[in-house]
Amino acid sequence: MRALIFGLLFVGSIFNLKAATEPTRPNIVFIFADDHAYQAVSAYGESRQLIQTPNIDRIAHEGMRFDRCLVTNSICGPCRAVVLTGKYSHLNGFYNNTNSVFNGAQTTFPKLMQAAGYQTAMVGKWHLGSDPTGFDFWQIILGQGIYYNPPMKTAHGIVKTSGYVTDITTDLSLDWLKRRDKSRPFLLMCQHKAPHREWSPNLPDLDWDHGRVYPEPDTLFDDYSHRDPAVAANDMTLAKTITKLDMKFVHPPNMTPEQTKRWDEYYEPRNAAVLKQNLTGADLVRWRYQRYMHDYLGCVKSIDDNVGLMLRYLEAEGLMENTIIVYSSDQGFYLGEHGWFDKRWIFEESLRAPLLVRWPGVTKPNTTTKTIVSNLDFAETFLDAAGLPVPADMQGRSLRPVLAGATPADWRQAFYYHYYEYPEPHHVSPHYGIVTERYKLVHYYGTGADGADLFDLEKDPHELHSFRGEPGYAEIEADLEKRIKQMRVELKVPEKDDPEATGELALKRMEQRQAANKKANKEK
Ligand code: SGN
Ligand code: CA
Repeated sequence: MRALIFGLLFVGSIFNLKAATEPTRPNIVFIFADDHAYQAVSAYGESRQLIQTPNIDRIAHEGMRFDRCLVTNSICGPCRAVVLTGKYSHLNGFYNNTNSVFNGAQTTFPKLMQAAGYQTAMVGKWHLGSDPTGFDFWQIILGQGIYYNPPMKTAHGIVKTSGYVTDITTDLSLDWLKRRDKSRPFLLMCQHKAPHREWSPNLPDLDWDHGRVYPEPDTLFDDYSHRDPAVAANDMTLAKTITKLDMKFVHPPNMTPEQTKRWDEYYEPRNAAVLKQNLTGADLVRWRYQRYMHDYLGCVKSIDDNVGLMLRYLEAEGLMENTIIVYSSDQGFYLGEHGWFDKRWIFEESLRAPLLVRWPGVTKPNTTTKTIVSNLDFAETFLDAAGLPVPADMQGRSLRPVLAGATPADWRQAFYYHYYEYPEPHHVSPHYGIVTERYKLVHYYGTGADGADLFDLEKDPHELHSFRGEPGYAEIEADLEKRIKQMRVELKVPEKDDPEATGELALKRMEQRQAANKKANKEK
């Protein structure tokens, strides 16, 4: 049915003689996934070759692939706040998912574009606590949202939906595009929930990989030696942290009886077979990795299919020439590297988000760059593309020259990273650090056991060894330390964290609430 609609659309477009009224300011289609690792985008050519993503890759083949798009604070809400504001967490006020609420009164790029005459829409995952501002239309999943039949929120209240969240997000985005005023440019933020935990694929896709056995990452059995103890202290391992829901031994929420039947048909016999084997230790981790990859990559497959639909719509509407198409994810993700899932760390897999940009007339097809860019630069890029001034207090820089293949000589050579959320969930120590092309210096703090690590990506690309204090590294460490201090001043990082920054306050509130609930339940 969806294919038929697109066939008709294409025929319709042949008769659509609107070139004369085409706006000259470019449209922007921003497709943003949740937790989509670059290792699971085939354009990045990772050696495991986990999946083919031909539609997402098309954006890279017709535009630019960024190999070092670094996020400032690798979790969801904070990254989204950075994208909207072009500012670090300590300036936009959104530090963590646990207790931060986005102040929607502050300046964001969608607001500035809306005020300048752009039509603006936000569909899918928002996850910022407050309602979206700066959009003519918005329809968002609730918080993290759910995969099947997700309730959504609009300016007029909660609405029910039926189907798979990735399809729904695309369909709503396309519906809005079809309703748009063709005489004005648009900004569409199409933000998928997938492939976020619990990694539930679209039901017709469950057997999509035909039982493929996935290559394991080199570091699946990392023992966390040769680094500060903070690295081992987290709780996001395939060995210990993974739940029955993650591994599909319990049903995901809100499926219809028919959906449940389909789900059971796939998972039940496979679950029964593995339970019989009584796996333990490394064998169990290996099995979990395979189930994880099946589910996670199944979610990615569906995103790729939906990116294909979006591209075909834009093509059928004759919008490819005057639309900037961006594919990215809120942050990177571990696909078993270091034995982990999740993100948060300054290490490569979570620090780096995939970023592919197609901007005809500016970016040459099939180009790649290793320039250090960031989600901090997105707002500035979009404002620049729209011909709007970039507010002086935004902290990134327009990517236009990089996209044009001419990175300015004074482009950033070092990047400041700062993660706060602690202890829940996953007990990743707060840390900050500096990242250059070759080195990383990281300070862990706030857990009562402060420490630091120095990584040399050239000698140790998997970040398994801290060179701090080792011969030949004293000068490098001193230089990085000096640069961190300078960057903290330039970026206006407060000496002492705002009490709202870690999750500790929220944890206290949660404990108080739980105690009160317990008491109330006993009294009943
Ligand atoms: C949930 C997940 C965590 C994940 C956070 C943040 N647990 O709490 O694993 O780190 O979201 O994700 S779950 O059991 O509820 O899936 S983020 O993408 O919003 O930052
Ligand atoms: Ca995320």
